[in-house]
This record gives sequence, C-alpha cells and structure tokens, in this order.
Amino acid sequence: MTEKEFTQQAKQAALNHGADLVGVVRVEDLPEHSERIDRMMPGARSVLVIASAHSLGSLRSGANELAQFDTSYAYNECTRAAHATARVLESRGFPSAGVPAFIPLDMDEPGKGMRGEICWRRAGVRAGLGSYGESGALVTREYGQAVRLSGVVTTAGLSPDAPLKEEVCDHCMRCVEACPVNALSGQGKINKKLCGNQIFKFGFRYFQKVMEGMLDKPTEELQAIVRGHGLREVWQTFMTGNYYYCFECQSQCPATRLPAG
Ligand code: B12
Ligand code: SF4
Ligand code: SF4
Repeated sequence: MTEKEFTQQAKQAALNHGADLVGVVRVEDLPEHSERIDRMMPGARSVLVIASAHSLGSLRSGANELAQFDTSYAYNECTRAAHATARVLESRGFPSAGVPAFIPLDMDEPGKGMRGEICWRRAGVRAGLGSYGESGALVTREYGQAVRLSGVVTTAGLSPDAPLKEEVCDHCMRCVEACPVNALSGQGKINKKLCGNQIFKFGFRYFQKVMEGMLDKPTEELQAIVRGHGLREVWQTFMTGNYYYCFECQSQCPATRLPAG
C-alpha cells in the first residue's frame, strides 16, 4: 500500500467515527509543539487534525443549555474519531494516541490550564482545514468557526495536506461585533481574561470564588452563595463536563452553510 492510500485509510477511519473534516500535518511542520509531541509520543511523525461540526441551530438558539449540550456532543464526536483512528493506526503497527480536544489539560504553572498540548487552531490551519478568522478561531469553508477540534499523534509517516491558499474569513467582523464583553479586537487579538470571565461564569472561577468565600465571607453572604443559582450551575458543570456560557463569535460567523443568524 502506498503512503497516500494508507493516509486515506486513516482519514476514512476518522470520518467513519464522527469527524466531518480531517487533515494531516507533519510534526516537523509544527515546531512550536515538537517538544510536547515528543514527550507524548516519542518518534511521532504526523498529526491528524479532526474537526466535528456543531449544530448551528443549537449555538444560535439563545438557550445556553442547548449550545452546551451540542458542544458536549461535538466534543464527543471529535474525541471519538481521534480515539478510533489512533486504534486503527496502532492495529497497523504504529504507536498512536488521541490528544484531548480541551480538557484534560496541564493545570500546573505556568499555563494553569490555558494552553493545550497542541493548539488545534494552529494545527488545523497547517493541515489545510481552514484559515484563521478575525476572531482568532479556525474558520473552515464547510462549517465556518462552528467546529470542535481534536486529533491524533502517530509514528506513521502520513501524506501531509497543504495549507489553504485562500483565506476563508471574509473579514465581515460579525464575530468581533457579537462579543458581549468586547474581548475581540480583530486580527486574532483576544483579551483572554474578559472572554474567560464570560465563558467560565459558572466554571472553575466561580467554584474558586465559592471556596474563597468560605474562608472569609460573613455567614449570610456565604449562605446566599451556597443556596444561590451559581452553585446549582457549578453542580451542572460537574455533572455534564461543559462549562461554557458564551458562543457568540462562533455562532455569528457567516462562513458556514447557513445564513448568518
Ligand atoms: C485556552 C483556550 C481558550 C482560552 C484562551 C484562548 C486563546 N486564544 O488562546 C479562552 C478561555 C479565552 C478560550 C476561549 C474560547 N475558546 Co478556546 N480553547 C483554549 C484551548 C484549550 C487551548 C488554546 C491554546 O493553547 N492557546 C495558547 C496559544 C497557543 O494561543 P495564542 O497564544 O493565542 O496563539 C495563537 C494566535 O497567536 C494565533 N495566530 C497566530 N498567527 C496568527 C495569524 C492570524 C492572522 C490570526 C488571526 C491568528 C494567528 O494562532 C496561535 C495559535 O493558534 C483550545 C484547545 C486546544 N488545545 O487548542 C480551545 C479552543 C481554541 N477554543 C475553542 C473555542 C470554540 C472557544 C470559544 C468560542 C469558547 C466556547 N464557547 O467554546 C472562545 C473563543 C475565543 C476566541 N475567539 O479565541 C475552540 C476553537 C475552535 C475553532 N473553530 O477554532 C478550541 C480549539 C477548542 C476545540 N477543541 O475545539 N479558549
Ligand atoms: S466566546 Fe463570547 S466572550 Fe469569548 S470572545 Fe467569543 S463572543 Fe467574546
Ligand atoms: S465572523 Fe466574519 S470576520 Fe469573524 S471569522 Fe467569521 S468571516 Fe471572519
């Protein structure tokens, strides 16, 4: 079997298990991550980048629980595809591993959970899945920004895909305008703190506040926190694993199959 045919088989495994798009980048073309990749998989030669699409109807529904539900499943789809593809490659004799789409992340200093093992936007751009948008996200021709990304590191030498020649983002700036907290200023610039405060409203930061509150809050305030809405949201976060509370930049990107909402 030629390298091209073998690559096609690996991609097909991803497509059969939840991927909507899949591309390949050689490890040597991801020098920013080569040290991390070598730690995860010594001798790794290729990275398959997998994208699974959201339902835009859910992201744009205005009901955060629908967007969260859809996000959980889009994450499940790309991680399922990554896991299955790694196993197919291993069955052919090439040690391979699925790499998390988001969590688990390295929670230690200095990244504190804000840096992926592999930055999937960067890997996706290099594997030809799309181009950077003004929001800094990966924008695909097929689904705009509304994809979740994951992938596989493998010791197999797969045929790489070429980065796209054209830009997919049409610079309409809808993503920037849609941001409720003005975290985006175009050209990929993002105020991570502003965005993080919005999307993790009832995630780790809220939980941390609850813990801190236990240390130094007067009793009534602590009671209000413990009995309040926020703690119920935190419980739900723990139960579902999904803690996002904003999807605006993703959902308003018109570079998708559907008209802008
Ligand atoms: C930490 C993190 C965050 C942090 C920090 C985001 C950030 N910009 O780094 C916060 C909490 C703010 C965040 C927010 C969101 N996130 Co987030 N996040 C991650 C995570 C876990 C790690 C990213 C990372 O390592 N960043 C650190 C470094 C590498 O990033 P950086 O310093 O900004 O460097 C980048 C830029 O310089 C840019 N860049 C370089 N050159 C150029 C040139 C141009 C022209 C442009 C425009 C950009 C550009 O590329 C570099 C690397 O890609 C990834 C998952 C993963 N493993 O990739 C998801 C991920 C990036 N998040 C994602 C999403 C969808 C979101 C949110 C919409 C929230 C939500 N509802 O899910 C917002 C969007 C904010 C935005 N517009 O960027 C998706 C993006 C999907 C896509 N289509 O691209 C990812 C890939 C998760 C996934 N597996 O699908 N996120
Ligand atoms: S996820 Fe929401 S808060 Fe964060 S940059 Fe996008 S629109 Fe702004
Ligand atoms: S909303 Fe417009 S500017 Fe933003 S990434 Fe999509 S096409 Fe580009």
